[in-house]
Amino acid sequence: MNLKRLLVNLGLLCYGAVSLQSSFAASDPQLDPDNTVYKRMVTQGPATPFIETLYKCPVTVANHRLSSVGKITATDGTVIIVPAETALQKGLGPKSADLYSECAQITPKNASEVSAKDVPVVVVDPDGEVITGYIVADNYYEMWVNGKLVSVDNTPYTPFNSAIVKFKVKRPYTIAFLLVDWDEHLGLGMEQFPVPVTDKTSQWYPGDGGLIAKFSDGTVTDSSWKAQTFYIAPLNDPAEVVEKGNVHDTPLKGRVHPFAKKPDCKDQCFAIHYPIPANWQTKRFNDLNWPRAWEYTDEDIGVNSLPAYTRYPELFSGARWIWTQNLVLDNVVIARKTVR
Ligand SMILES: [Ca+2]
Ligand SMILES: [Ca+2]
Ligand SMILES: [Ca+2]
Repeated sequence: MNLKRLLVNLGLLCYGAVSLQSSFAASDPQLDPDNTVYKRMVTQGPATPFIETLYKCPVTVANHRLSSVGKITATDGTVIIVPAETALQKGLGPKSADLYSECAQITPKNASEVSAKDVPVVVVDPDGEVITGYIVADNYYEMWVNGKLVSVDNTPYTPFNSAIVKFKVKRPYTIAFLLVDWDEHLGLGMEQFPVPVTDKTSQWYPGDGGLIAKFSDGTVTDSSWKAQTFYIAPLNDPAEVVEKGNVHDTPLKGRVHPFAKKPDCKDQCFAIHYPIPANWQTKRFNDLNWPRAWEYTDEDIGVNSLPAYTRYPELFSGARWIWTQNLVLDNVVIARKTVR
């Protein structure tokens, strides 16, 4: 290959990397090639909303909250989309089929009323086996198999919903979830409860996340998965995030409610972001150095207000709730598992 051709190819490679990194416009993410070290980006204060909501519930329900999207500029000049740039926002992929959705008025009383027969099969490998899965995510998920988008959560924030997915694939295959704990105080990682409240802390409330999924081939979410965090907030001080190799930890903050300390910084809070690596959805992406997922209990998650999950214990038996090391402060998480 002559020098000119080499330079052209390098240019194309760089162009490809930048376009895949579109959620970090004008950034130089400086990703380590083995995904060991990410450059942290710091923001302070609220983001500027540019989408009022990604979803509107067509019927009146108790807990419908707007899924807004905003932009914020980090101290290094990087423009970051919060809470995340999603497949839902881009209009990609098949929307999730409902296991439980108040907005779609699909609310089976128990597992015996659930049927997956009309759920379309997404073909990853034409000669693969058809796998059925059940998914609950607090609040948004998009699920990729071998780099193919197989299901996009149709309800990004609330009310809490759950989904059925069907895909056809051959082993070994890799599942990759992008997960978002949504909120109203964009850029600050805090919720604002819509109901009139006397307790002022509920106007600045750090919400929490969680994912549980079970598949018909025996695959379940548990600590054998990898999970990495890309957006940590709210923080009183960026120094509260401590990087140990590839672990982005918040060791002094408390990992679940009610132990998570509520910051008093309100609209002055900080957030730490890390660039989403290119090709995180694919089979060949190297997650060897990513931390293992942490498992959480029903009590940690607070499932009492989650009929989308509690009505169907049979569909989730053996699966564990997973997230990264902080269920409250880690707001954008990628979880991956290679099924062999
Ligand atoms: Ca959802
Ligand atoms: Ca949440
Ligand atoms: Ca949170």
